[in-house]
Amino acid sequence: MAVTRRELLTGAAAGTAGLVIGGVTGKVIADDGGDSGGPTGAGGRIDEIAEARGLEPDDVRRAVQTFLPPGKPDLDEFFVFSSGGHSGQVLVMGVPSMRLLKVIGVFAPEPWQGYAYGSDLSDPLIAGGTNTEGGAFSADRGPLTWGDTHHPALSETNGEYDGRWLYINDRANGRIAMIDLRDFKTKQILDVPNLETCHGGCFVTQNSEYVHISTMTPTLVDMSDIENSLENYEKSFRGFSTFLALDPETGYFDLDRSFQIELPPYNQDLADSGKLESHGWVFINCYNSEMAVGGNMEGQPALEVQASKADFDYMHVINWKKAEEVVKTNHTVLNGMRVIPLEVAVSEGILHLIPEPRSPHGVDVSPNGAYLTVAGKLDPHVTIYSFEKIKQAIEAKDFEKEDPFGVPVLNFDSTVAGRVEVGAGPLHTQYDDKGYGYTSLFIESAIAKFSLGEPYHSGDKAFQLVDKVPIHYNVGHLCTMEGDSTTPQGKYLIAMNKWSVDRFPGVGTLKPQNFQLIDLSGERMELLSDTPIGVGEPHYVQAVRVEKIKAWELYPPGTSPVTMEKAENATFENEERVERRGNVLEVWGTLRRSYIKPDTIRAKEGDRVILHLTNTEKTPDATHGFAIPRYNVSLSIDAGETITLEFVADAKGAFAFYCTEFCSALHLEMQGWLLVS
Ligand code: RUQ
Ligand code: CUA
Repeated sequence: MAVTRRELLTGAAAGTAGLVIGGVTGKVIADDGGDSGGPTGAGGRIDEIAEARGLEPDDVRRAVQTFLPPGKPDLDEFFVFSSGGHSGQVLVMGVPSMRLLKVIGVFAPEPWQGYAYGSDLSDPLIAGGTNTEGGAFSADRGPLTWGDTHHPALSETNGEYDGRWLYINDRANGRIAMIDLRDFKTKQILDVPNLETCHGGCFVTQNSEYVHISTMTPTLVDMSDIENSLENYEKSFRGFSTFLALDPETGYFDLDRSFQIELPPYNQDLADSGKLESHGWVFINCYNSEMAVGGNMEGQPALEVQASKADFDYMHVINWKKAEEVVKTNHTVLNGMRVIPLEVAVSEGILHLIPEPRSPHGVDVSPNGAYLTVAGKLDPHVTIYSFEKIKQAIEAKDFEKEDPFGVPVLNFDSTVAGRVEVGAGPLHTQYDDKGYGYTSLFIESAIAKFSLGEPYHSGDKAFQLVDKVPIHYNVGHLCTMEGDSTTPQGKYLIAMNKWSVDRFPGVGTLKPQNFQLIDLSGERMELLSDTPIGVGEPHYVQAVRVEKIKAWELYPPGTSPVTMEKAENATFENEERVERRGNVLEVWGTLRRSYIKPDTIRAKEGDRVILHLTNTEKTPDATHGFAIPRYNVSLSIDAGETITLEFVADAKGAFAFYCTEFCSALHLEMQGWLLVS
């Protein structure tokens, strides 16, 4: 007999449990039917509302699992830091609500945060993040104002996220940025020497010694005959694995202690840092070990055909602990970076290769550091390597051959712990706390769950496919909670889907991408929610327990976001002043509800104007904006913050500057004049 939706929700149907909340079979309907509103509004009964909205009992349960009532933010257990793809930014969301909390300006200007519209924190980053000397960049093309953010990486202590800094790479332009999680602002952008592009980044080593970042398409290193460089590809191009040293106090990149390892010109793809037993090692996948260069209008087969000919590509196994020693005495310097030449990397045993099935994409180290799961886009299996076996094969010189550059290739069979047939188009793997791996299947549009071996599972329980859930559609990366650290939390998985097709109302031809939240707590994986992502294309995300992030509520009075210390030019009430030295007009000003002081700035055409502006508020969230029309100035000055702005007054007129945040009843009056005469 058919059970009605109402019976299911109330448990009125014989033998049905009704709606279960928090493990208790609950009576969830209101006692009275409610006469104050219709069935779908306030006062309606849950079952009637569900029925009127066409919701099934499971939908109601999923809503209860993910809903955050107004004013109860603590029900979000995790922060998600997501790449914003070629928007160039980083997105911050909450889990399980999947609500967007913030967009952090990184490689592209972001006016709300006053990012790259005049601030002394961000403008030099955007301007200086570009290599304007030589290379492929032209000084007159101006600074790069976008990036293709791919892989966020939180800083780690003992392989656990420590909530201090976040790194993210610009896949397009071979750059990397550092965000300080005290104020969630970008503090450094580094144009990494010798990387035209990058993909094998960012991967932080276990104690934040280094951030790893490597080339994607190899870099042209021999500029002597650019016209024929593709014909001489093996000689003209090289890959680079980069270890950017981190300042342990500030999280900034320290180029002097950083180094690179020269690699063959394969397309090095994703990487991962070893942890626990594999600490001290980094692993990088590659595709196009065929070294195809294309030429589909020059009588050559298409690049994608040439580049997927071989049955195997190579995992690069790098012993960075050893490299760190070798580089002290044996390196060359290329564009300011210490580089271990390929021959040295081979002779010192720093670099080995291992065959991996066709066109691999992700290589992901398990929480205990013992396994490396590689997914080959053109192979329906994941291949799970054992780090122990890799080490033994290196020690025993168990090589099957050398690659064309003399790099030893370990015997495939000696290094593999298991293979699991997971489905079509496997890409990336994440882990939980119970010895399971989760792999995204791009072609099949699904997530597969499989078991690892010892010490998690043994005998015929090891290396088995145990579950699969369909997603919508074309999943790229996936993320389990803290799932690439030594302390995975299980609970949830986010599938980052490239296509949403029909999942959202039509918003034109460019559709939002879709983050799907999946519950991992039950026997089977279960889809909980769809979240449209309005900027993209997001790649990887990391999820971290909310408590691990110790963000500041408020800047101490007069703090510079550049140094996170008291600004030299911090100005407090009654210290405001204007000084003129020749054609330099320098202003020390303050902002508070509801004035900007001084509210009149008198400049002469051609003056160099320097404004030091301090928000003297002591109330969290009492941010003031500062915008000068026509001068392309938009600052966000948070409570306690001091920002310095410099410009040349090159246009005459009267410009009404104002606060852009509706901060008080007299917000509209929070305005003033810049006169340029
Ligand atoms: S990825 S294409 Cu991380 Cu799969 Cu960049
Ligand atoms: Cu300050 Cu509006």
